[in-house]
Amino acid sequence: MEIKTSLLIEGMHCEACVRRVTNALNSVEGVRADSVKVGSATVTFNPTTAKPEQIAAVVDGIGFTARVEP
Ligand code: 9UX
Repeated sequence: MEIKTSLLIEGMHCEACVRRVTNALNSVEGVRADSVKVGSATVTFNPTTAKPEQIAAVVDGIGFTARVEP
């Protein structure tokens, strides 16, 4: 099973940020970055492998502030 979710991400300002966030998201087991823009991202994930809060935490870990869109 796969689920999509969106993240709102503070602290992104440029295309290098977009690449950093894309790479960080794709580095998480069970997660694929579908669309990453300055300020937001949409991902598809396998909920048995990855949890939305964990995905947001990975983005936080590279210096941004991410929250899962309700
Ligand atoms: Mo752009 Mo982002 O100059 O972490 S790389 S702001």
